[in-house]
Amino acid sequence: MEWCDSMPKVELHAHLNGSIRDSTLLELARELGEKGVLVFSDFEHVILKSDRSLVEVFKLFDLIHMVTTDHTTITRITREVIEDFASENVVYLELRTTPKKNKSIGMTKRSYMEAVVEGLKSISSVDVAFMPHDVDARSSLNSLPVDNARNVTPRKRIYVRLLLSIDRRETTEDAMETVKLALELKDVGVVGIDLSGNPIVGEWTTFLPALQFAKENGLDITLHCGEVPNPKEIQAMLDFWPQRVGHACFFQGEDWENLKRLNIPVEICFTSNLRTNSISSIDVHHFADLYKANHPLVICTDDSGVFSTSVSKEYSLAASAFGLGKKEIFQLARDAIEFIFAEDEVKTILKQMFDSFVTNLA
Ligand code: 6MZ
Repeated sequence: MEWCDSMPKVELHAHLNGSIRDSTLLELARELGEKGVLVFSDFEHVILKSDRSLVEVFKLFDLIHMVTTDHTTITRITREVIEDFASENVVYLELRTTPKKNKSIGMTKRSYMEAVVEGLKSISSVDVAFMPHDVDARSSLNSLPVDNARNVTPRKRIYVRLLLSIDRRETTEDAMETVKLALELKDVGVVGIDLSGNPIVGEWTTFLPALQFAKENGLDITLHCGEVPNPKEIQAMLDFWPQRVGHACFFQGEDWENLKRLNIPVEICFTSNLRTNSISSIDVHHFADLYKANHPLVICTDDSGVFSTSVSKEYSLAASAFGLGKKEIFQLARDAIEFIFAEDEVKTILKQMFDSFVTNLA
């Protein structure tokens, strides 16, 4: 675990509102409890429950959104989530979130995203590079996650890019609004679109026009795919040929063949899959087969707050469950650089950061 914590890492599947610290959630709920907006003890009970089905997870998200969705809180949780990932030596983070509207507090999808960007700008404890071409090789190498000779902990640096999520509850128009917003926000580090939300809700054809539009306009796309058994949708999603897919828990023979033929990288979220019972135990996780087949994979958290995990814990889990040594784990983490949505300059810097980590260990 210590090794997994110290090595640089890339996180490509993290939902903002699923990555909130428990302590922050409870603090926010306590405040709303005092105002009589909710019953704090009920909220606390749900938040601290450890095992929940996929259906319960989505009920929990509705509850989380009740306490988080105002501009100030969105700014705060963005800051905290990035600080938390940086503290475990994540050097590149693609953070995804669903832009939300709430007329009663004057929130639009755009103002929601402005609050997120405000959060990125407000971080002072670590160096955050989120603007395109904000690539500073020297300062990145100075901020490697190793102690220097004088045992002074170097200042950490994290590259952050944003993905805007379309929630499966949304209409075609809502989805299109999100894609147009993403295109307008490229300058502040938005690089792609995610399709997520309760997988038993909504139809693929509802989102397809917006996703097609996103693709045509140069946004990269990742889809939650095969989180529940839905062969037709899985097939349609693979036919769309997204840049990455998340989960892939309920793929069958032909789906695996298509995935491998198209070489689509898979975002693997062990704890999330296990806690939601999408996978019965880690030793039957599809990671093993894909890893053996040399298929592109990236280990991720999904919702580090909701599932009480971290990127380091997920790598540790892979190491112990599949007998991977330091060399294999490091290679897995480094290979993930190829699947990021940021520009090639960032890839080059990240590779240098990973390689300097090894040199410094020698
Ligand atoms: C599908 C998920 C998810 O966008 O409000 N989300 N969608 N499967 C999952 N696996 C368990 N985990 C999170 O973050 C929370 C939202 O992300 C999606 C859901 O739409 C959830 O409401 P944001 O920041």
